Amino acid sequence: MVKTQDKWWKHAVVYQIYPRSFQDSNGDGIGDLKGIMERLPYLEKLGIDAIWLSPVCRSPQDDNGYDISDYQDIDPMFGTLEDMEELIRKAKDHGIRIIMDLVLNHTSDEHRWFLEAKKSKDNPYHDYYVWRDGTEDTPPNEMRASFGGSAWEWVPELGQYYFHQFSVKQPDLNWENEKVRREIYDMILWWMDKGVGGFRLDVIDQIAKEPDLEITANGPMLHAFIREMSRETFQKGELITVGEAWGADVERAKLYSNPNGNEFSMVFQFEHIGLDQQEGKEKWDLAPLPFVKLKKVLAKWQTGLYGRGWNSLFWNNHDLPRIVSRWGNDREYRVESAKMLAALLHGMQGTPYVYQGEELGMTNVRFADISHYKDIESVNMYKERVEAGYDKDDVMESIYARGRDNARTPMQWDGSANAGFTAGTPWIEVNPNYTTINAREELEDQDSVFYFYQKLIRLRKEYPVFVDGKFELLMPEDEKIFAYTRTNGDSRMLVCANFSGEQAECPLLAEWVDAEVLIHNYPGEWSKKLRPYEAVILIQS
Ligand code: TEU
Ligand code: CA
Repeated sequence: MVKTQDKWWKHAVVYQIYPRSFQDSNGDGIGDLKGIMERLPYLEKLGIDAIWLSPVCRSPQDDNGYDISDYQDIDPMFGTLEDMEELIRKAKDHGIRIIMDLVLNHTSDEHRWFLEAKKSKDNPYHDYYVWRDGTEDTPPNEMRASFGGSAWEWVPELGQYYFHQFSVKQPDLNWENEKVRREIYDMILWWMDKGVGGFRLDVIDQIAKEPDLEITANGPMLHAFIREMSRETFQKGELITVGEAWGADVERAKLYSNPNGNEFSMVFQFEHIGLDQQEGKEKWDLAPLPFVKLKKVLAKWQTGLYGRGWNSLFWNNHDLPRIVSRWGNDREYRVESAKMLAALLHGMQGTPYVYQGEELGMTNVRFADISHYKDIESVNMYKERVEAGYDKDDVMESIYARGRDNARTPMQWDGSANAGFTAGTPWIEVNPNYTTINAREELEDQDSVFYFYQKLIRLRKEYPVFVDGKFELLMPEDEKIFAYTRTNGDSRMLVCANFSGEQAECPLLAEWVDAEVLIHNYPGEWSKKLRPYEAVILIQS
């Protein structure tokens, strides 16, 4: 029997907050640190152990804070450094740690390093960024930036291009420069000193880019850089560290999350997220979601990292559409399917992440037209596609299905104006369904999605099999049922879910008639013919 006594984060559940959309405290329409402090009792009630805070550092907000101009200060829009210190302290009083978001692949073009760097080629900060000579009309190569356009931006005064994998206002840092690395480590140590509980590392697999070879993710120096950073910083504390790695496969994840702790605690991998991504196309080109493949991919990660690494478990974040709208049914079975998806994820081995509003079953949004959208990615894509002759309605359908603003509409606290998010005008409109989907209603209803998440989080703390049990996928080819067991010594748990909107037979439930029900998403007893989106977790010991 395996027993994970060591790391606190193996028992933890993390809650992600997108600060600008969580709770506004001063009526300017933007969520802030004081707003988060007000909601700590709510988060304690949910039972989470840590908050991953999307970036709150000083930033011109070209990409909502993922363009940092000062790593050691808080953006006035969110509060002050004192507020941040207070948040860390107060959260601790509620048993909650704060995980900062480190954006280390790039800075803002308004960071003082970049302002210096572009002054002249012999400025001491010039080599903090990635420059190539060229002429005005011929960039070094054809590489494209994530948010549209060339990855190279011409600076006429220098006769050089700088490299940016994201927006023009997000110049890439040059990790080959030892001074850059040292500055970063000192900054991390400074935050550790302030008592943060860990870090989420933005697009960390892209730091070791080799633009001349057109390499972005998984550059040759990647793991050497990460090991150095880990040794110089994280390993000096008891931190949770999670790297964002779109380019990770199971083998790489074993390096990243090696139990010897020389890199990170874990990574976010995206294989289960990108199943409908078509070869050579963009995320906006929609395709059907393959259910059987979803099971196999998740099973592969569960088995592949067992004893040799550690999984993060997530359906959602601030870049992704809402899970109940994507894999569930956000209309007649919204509550049932939101709970089913939660049970499946929280039954697996790894550290679960809950994205704000997921615990309420919040859904995607469909604003009338592009003028309501704020995200640089959607707005730029809309322009590019419409100019290229795409039908406007089709482009809107892509945004409805995949746009990042789906996750960024304000948190739905109650049925009052603007969902109780702000007394002013919210920076992005509230999803009109807030009158029925909101925290106040759910807190008054014992059968709500909220209490289902609360119970799942509690079960993980009570039953070691959630943390340690070995995963086995059952009925892998079944088109409706998602079922697996977790086994830890004599303790055996079955997670069985109907992933469809129709009734489904689950023959293996016959063996489990005498088992104890840990959680179930319909009132009354579970049925052998599972009803639409019915899910149950059973245990034998
Ligand atoms: O996201 C990484 C990233 O590659 C995203 O652009 C992602 O591919 C996209 O959202 C899906 O279409 C991280 C952050 O999570 C994101 O919010 C930032 O915009 C990005 O890095 C740049 O810092
Ligand atoms: Ca505010």
